[in-house]
Amino acid sequence: MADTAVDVHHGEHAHDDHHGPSGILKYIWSTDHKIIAMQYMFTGMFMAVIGGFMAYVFRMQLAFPGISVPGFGQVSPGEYNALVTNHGSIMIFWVAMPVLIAAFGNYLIPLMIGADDMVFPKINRLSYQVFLLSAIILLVSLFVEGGGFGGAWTSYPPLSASGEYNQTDLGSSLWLAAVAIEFVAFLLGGINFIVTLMNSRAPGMKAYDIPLVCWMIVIASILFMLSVGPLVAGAVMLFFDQTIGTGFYDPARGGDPILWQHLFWFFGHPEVYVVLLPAIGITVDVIATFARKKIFGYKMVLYTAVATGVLSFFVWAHHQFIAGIDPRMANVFTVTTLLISVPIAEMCFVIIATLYGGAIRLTTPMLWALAFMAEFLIGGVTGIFLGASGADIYFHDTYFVLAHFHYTFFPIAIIGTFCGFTYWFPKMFGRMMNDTLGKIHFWGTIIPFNFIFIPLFVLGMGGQHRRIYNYEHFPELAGADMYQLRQIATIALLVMLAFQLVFFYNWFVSLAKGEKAGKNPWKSNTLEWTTESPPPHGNWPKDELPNVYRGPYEYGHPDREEDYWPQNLPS
Ligand SMILES: [Cu+2]
Repeated sequence: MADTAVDVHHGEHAHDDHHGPSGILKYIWSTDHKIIAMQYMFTGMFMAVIGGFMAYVFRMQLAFPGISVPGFGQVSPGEYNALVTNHGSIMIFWVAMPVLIAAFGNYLIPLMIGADDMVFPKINRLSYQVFLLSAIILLVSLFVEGGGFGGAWTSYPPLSASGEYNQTDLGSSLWLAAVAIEFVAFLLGGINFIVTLMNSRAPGMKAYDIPLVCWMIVIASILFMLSVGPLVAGAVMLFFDQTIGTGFYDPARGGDPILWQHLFWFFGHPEVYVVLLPAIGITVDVIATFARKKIFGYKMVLYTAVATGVLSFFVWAHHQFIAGIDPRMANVFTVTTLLISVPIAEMCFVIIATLYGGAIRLTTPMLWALAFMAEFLIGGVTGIFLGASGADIYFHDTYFVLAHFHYTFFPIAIIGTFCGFTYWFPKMFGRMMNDTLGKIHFWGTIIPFNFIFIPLFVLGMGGQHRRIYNYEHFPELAGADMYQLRQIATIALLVMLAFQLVFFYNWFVSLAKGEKAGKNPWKSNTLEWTTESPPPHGNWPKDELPNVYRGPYEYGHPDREEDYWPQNLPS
């Protein structure tokens, strides 16, 4: 953690907490970007534990219907719906977003561009506080009368809109309010990231010298800003439908439930790239460090990220192929959806080309980076089946979709996060994580992950519909072979969750007893590795603020020649 004892005042703008909070308060009321990053990180991890627990409960119910789940008890149909809904909501909005964008964005952007803090430190602090409020409202919504919201994370009306269909009115309104408030937090954070990247870079750092992960987080913030407006408008209308009896989504009163689907997915698909791009940025930077090579095609990654972002606004209706949209529209959206795999495939080739001929070191973060590629590829390829409107008629709302989705989102939210966390841990806390424990945790996560979701692909192709509580009314899903597949998935989940204890153990033991990291343990060549680990308040002493004079990823003070990688120097 940053230590205000070594607090040296410098930089253009004042840190208002310079003489401010001390002791425990400095971790709650700080405007230091590193502390705010930790707040987002820890809140996100806490929410991940809750989201993971929910997955455990409903996967137990799916594999062994009617069982009394240890730690929870019997699952009622309403509870099942609430668990599934909130698992999805939490993992996307309260884990992937805060950790990948807010935590890594806050921690990395100032350090990697050589700035002493964000441009708007107080807005930054407000952003986290608004986010925390949204998380509290969400958690409260699980315990109000009628239980948590159970209308799925997509919250389609009429299920979500009308008291007649929906028995959990207060829970659903609180859920909706929590999501909307959370968006405010990320708008505040995103503004800060963009302005900071544009204005606070170290002398000499030109646009193409900015590390890719910073670019990716900023591009993601822009995507989020451009896509979230229609959804917030839609959410306000849905909130009115729920609370004051308007009929925006009620056909009987001239409304249209499909309108929500358009507004939701106009946000929902770019949202995938909002969290994917930071994860790719982390992966690419980690791979460059551990392949000891410059990123092959830096500009190509940047341009393909922008292309992906632009295209992502023209694919949303692929979620609605069976919602009754015009079949000619379905053709158009099939084409745009398949097109978007081109820039993503290009990024994969960039990663392969960066690895090619590199002096690869298989450290824990590098393993996570390579696993990200491999697993995300499965998610991407299965997406092509779903993006083709003809095939989607069969696959829609089956476990195939669910498995596809988790093969994209698990690599993003979990693998990408572990990759970044294990890589920057020495910078964040000044000590190394245990590499052996890190690798045990890696394999204990990756192998079970595949055993959870490959059976679900098979189940989906066998016709298992998602969002089913038990198989009482579906004798075709109650065969022994289908149960076997579900049980494999559930047992694999239990194994994977158990291995997360290794991670927490490693984290806390390394925090106390890990080997001292020094400034640049990985021999990386981005700016954050030129300062102390952990960096002091203000990041660098005033007279040592970094500058960049050699081009992308070649930072430096003239007296740090030993840090350069000779094979990377421009010839
Ligand atoms: Cu989509």
